[in-house]
Amino acid sequence: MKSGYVAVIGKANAGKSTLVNVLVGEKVAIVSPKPQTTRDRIMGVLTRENHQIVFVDTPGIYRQRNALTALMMKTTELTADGVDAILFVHDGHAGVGDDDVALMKKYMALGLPMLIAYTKIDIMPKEQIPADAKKLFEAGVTADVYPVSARKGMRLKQLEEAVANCLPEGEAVFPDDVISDRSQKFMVAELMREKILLKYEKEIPHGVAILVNAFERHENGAYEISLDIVCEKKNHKAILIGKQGAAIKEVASFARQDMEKLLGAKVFLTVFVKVREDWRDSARLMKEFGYGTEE
Ligand SMILES: Nc1nc2c(ncn2[C@@H]2O[C@H](COP(=O)(O)OP(=O)(O)OP(=O)(O)O)[C@@H](O)[C@H]2O)c(=O)[nH]1
Ligand SMILES: [Mg+2]
Repeated sequence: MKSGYVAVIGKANAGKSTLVNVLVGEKVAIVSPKPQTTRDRIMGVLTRENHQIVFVDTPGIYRQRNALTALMMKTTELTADGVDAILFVHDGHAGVGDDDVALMKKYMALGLPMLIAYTKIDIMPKEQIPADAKKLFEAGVTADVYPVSARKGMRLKQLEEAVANCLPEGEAVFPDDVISDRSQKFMVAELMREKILLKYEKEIPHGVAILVNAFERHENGAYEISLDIVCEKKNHKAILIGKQGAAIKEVASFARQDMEKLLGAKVFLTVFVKVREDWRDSARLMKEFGYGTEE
């Protein structure tokens, strides 16, 4: 069979995690309309009779502003270095700029097989697709371009086949019932972060880390989960909690519902909001919160 690792690379907010989820057929990575949603490398495994593709979702490429972002960019660079192929995800709806061309060429220069998933075609005029493909080719981007919509499930089969064809012949890397390399505990923390990204604005969600303090299953099958929502500033804490706790109650309730779906059981969720000043610039605190420990 064809099998191997495919780094999923692209600008922040391009639609990488949405595409990985829909290709794998399960939610392995959280998604939000805000850039820098993905902070860690996350594997999503797609196993068919004739191929196994291990998609490695990465933090989106974004201008660096703090130590956490720098660490995220390093994760992306390291991932691109150790795979069999690259799936470069481009937001077709955002148009093609010189920076997009430069980024694509940078990854082509690694010398690995590379495909471009030109996504979000459900929200753009059809005639822009061939025009952009021509523009890319004329600018020296010779990788094949696959127009898709992850949201509407358009042209995904063609993309999957093309990705599989880039991979070497070999054995499956994972057993066929594995869909992710991440634990349920990790996913529980990520679901909490996703609801925070969806609810709060500006720097607040980007300055949040989630620590799972308790993750226990009772004899009756229910889970008892306790989380710390760590934020960077006292005023962020007040906003996160909201008037009489209304805001935090709402997000915790949304997160709990998704956790119950993930775990297939009742969840009792407790959350605490804590402040750790400017943790995103502290190497020690980032490590404590689980970032960048995979190297
Ligand atoms: N219309 C449309 N929207 C999409 C599509 N794919 C993703 N989106 C939206 O684009 C936004 C970003 O999606 P993500 O999958 O989180 O993007 P990402 O590239 O993983 O972002 P980072 O992790 O921040 O780098 C979300 O609001 C998605 O719903 C698509 O095919 N069509
Ligand atoms: Mg993502």
